[in-house]
Amino acid sequence: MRRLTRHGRYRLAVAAASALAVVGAALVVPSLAQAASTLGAAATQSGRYFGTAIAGGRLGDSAYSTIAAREFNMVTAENEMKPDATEPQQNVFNFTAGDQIYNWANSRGIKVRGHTLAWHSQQPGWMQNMSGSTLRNAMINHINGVMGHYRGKLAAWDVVNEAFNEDGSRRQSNLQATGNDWIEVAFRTARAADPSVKLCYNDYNIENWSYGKTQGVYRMIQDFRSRGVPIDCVGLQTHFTGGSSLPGNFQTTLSSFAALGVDVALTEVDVTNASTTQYAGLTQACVNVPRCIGITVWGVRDSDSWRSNESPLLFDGGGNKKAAYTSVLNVLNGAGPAPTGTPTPTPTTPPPGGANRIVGSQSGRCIDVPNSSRTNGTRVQLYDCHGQTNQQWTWTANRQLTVYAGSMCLDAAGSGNSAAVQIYSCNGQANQQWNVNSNGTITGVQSGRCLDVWGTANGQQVQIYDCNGQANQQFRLVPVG
Ligand code: 9MR
Repeated sequence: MRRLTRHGRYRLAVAAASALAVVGAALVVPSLAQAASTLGAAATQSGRYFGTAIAGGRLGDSAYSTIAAREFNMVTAENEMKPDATEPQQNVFNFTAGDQIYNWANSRGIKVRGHTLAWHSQQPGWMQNMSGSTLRNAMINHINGVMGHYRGKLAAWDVVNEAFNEDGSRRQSNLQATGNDWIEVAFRTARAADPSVKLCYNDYNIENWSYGKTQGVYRMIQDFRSRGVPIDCVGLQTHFTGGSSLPGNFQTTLSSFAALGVDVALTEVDVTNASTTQYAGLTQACVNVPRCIGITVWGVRDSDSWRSNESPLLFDGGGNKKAAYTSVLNVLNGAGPAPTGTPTPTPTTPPPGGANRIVGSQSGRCIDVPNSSRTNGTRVQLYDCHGQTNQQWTWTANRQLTVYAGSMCLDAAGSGNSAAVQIYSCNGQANQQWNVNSNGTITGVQSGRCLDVWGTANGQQVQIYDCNGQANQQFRLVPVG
């Protein structure tokens, strides 16, 4: 158990593991809140994030890094976490460039999406000519190596990128040639390598609901969900450029994927000439879908874009905000707070008598974690219902913490359970049980494990859900065994 002495109290914290759980969180957003003046702050009002791709080589450009740090609260490494960057020689991993971006972001309280682990493109030379079980094993080893390095640190990983053809069939590649199950093997490997991170499938041209590729990816996600293949999210790259534009059915696409029990995110947005109507429309579609957890644009200034000749981003080459910036900001500011969780159900059985409810050391306080980061893996401070941090909690020795009603548990990460949070130990261990000690602290059943505060974003608040996605639960102490 880690003791935090700053206030002479023990700190109790949880880690949120489901973006949906937090989408549905009870955000503290006063209805009279003033409009936010940055993209990240504006998105946060509805429990979302706003991100950008970051090129590590540009971080020394102060105009670039100033805008990036000011405006965004999520970043994706544009190239630095791809296979050719992270495993340049077989089984020789190099995280220098990826860590540069991770550390830049983490030190500023900005979260990071990992991009990408298994892709037909940007493979290191040694991998490109591999085939069969040799390649399959190399893919698995790569996922384990990279995810092991970033274990517990990232918000999400694009586990597999761009694996479909435009007609909805699988893209032919050396990875596909190892067997049609290569994608689910990648996801299963990823889940085991880092149970704390959201696992995403990421692709372009899957924004139009009636398009063949969209339908092909949808069927795969549907199949994975039905068979319990671990997958948490779908990234729609949203490159409205090079001839494609915002389809009228974009929101239908987002809500249809979400209905499969996954989060959706817009992961690489850019729009030819930064059309204000398209930028506003894609943003509105996201905020209209509760499980659309955030938007990432693919670069900071037009001059940073992979398609700079199309001026597709929100800042011009001089770092000035473009009209599209304002259109996005206005939509984000117009979004209401994230929906609150489902009402607390009436327990079917009364709680055991006595002090079985976990309450704060001050009378009447219950465990609550309002406000939120919506990002899996975010480590947060546990608050009481009055917004007090660093509370101690009433105890009963040799008891365990569990949910009040029925057989619900205080756990929920993993596939198939879309609306709950995982409590982690300080070592990043999921699925722990917890003892409440005689001094009011909570420790893991396994010796020495404590609840922890993940990341630097202490003060963010999240809702605790049960395994059935019920919010606003009360928790009680039950005897061990
Ligand atoms: O923006 C990236 C560019 O710097 C690289 O040269 C290119 C190489 O494939 O990848 C770009 O990012 C791509 C992303 O990783 C996946 N979706 C399409 C993006 C734009 O090509």
